[in-house]
Amino acid sequence: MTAATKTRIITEVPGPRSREIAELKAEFVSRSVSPALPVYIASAEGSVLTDVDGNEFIDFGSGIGVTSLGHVNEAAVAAAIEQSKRFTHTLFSVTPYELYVQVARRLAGITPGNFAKKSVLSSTGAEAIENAIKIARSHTRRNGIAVVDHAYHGRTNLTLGLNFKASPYSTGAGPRPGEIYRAVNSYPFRDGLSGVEAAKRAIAYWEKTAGVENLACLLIEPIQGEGGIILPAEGFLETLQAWCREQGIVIIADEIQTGLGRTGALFASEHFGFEPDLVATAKAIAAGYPLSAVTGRAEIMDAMPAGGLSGTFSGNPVACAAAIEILDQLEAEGAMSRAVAVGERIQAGLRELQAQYPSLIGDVRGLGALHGIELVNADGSPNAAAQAALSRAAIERGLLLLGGGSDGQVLRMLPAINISDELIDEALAILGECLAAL
Ligand code: PLZ
Repeated sequence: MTAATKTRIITEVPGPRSREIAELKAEFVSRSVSPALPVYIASAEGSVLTDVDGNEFIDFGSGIGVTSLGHVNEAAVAAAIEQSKRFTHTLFSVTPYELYVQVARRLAGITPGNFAKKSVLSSTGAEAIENAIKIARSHTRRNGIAVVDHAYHGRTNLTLGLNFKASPYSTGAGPRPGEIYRAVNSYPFRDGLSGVEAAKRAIAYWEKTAGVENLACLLIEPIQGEGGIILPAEGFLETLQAWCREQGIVIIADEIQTGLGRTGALFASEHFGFEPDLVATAKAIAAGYPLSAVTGRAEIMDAMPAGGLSGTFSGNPVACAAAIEILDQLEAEGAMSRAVAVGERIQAGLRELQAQYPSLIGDVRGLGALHGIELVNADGSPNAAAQAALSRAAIERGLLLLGGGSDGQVLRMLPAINISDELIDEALAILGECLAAL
């Protein structure tokens, strides 16, 4: 046992109390909701989770990129509590409040593109994607949606059709929606194509199968998250962008996982010179309070009629209060440079591990606090078993990692963007031990 193991883990994992709750879970919670990790969390602070048995875990998941500025972010939680005492709900589309407007104003200021922007707020990422598509269709009076493989956009009925993977998301859930055209993405590690080549391949496919005059929008994650931290080859997004502009196709960037500082820039699009017409955000925007948004060109955002967008909980005031605090922290001096430094430290550590295990770690990739390693078999094929074994070994040693990749072959790392060097080093040491044990 290493020092890390001794100090953080004090029972078997899962411990007795987690196992007790898991039994209740099996009895009362749908089997279809299936936690990736076996421990139940009692509290969290900064970048460390504590489970109901007193075990601690360095959090390299952040609830899939939500608690990007640390768990129980003090200022955001304080703002939410203060707002909760004033009012918790009125429904913006009945009796509006300023916080909603201020969040929209702030998003207009930070999203890519120097043009007039407006927003619509909602609660979840999938809802933001649904809204963005409604807006794009309404604006263009076209129906087709262009997406790429390995994409993930949510769990609602429309977004199920946008996801690459049928299982488990769509299994048994009935027919998926039409007018969705899925082309092959740029995947440098697997396809060896330049960004321009990959973009031309996708464009040719969409032109044939959808017909440009039928395409309302291109929906794309600038870096794919669930798909396995896939960074497109240079030139891919720019080439798609030029084509969309030429053809009047609305570009929707899904920055739900990559946005709001995750990659060391406020939006991942910025790394690629990508300037979407609409940007979907959610996850990290409000410290864990549910809030999402579509922000984009004012003339496009106004396409639906008055009353066409909203929902009971859309732009909840408590979540908006937390969001203002989070946006302040993201825009504060040094926040993005810390995220960049976090990424450099993680990537350097991962590259060292890759040098030690070159036949297992096929690829190391990422930007800022968004990294992945692609695990391969001897023949280069995806190695999901290694990912599962490493995730399991890591949690037993006090490190929470996420799986990813369409074949389950990618180990994903999304720590807080302000995590300390000490915790990064400890996490990398634990990962090293797990690799040695494999
Ligand atoms: N778009 C790029 O990453 C959510 C999924 C968790 P919601 N990813 C985590 C799970 O197993 O359901 C996500 C995303 C991207 C859209 C979404 C959807 O966001 O807030 O989960 O609806």
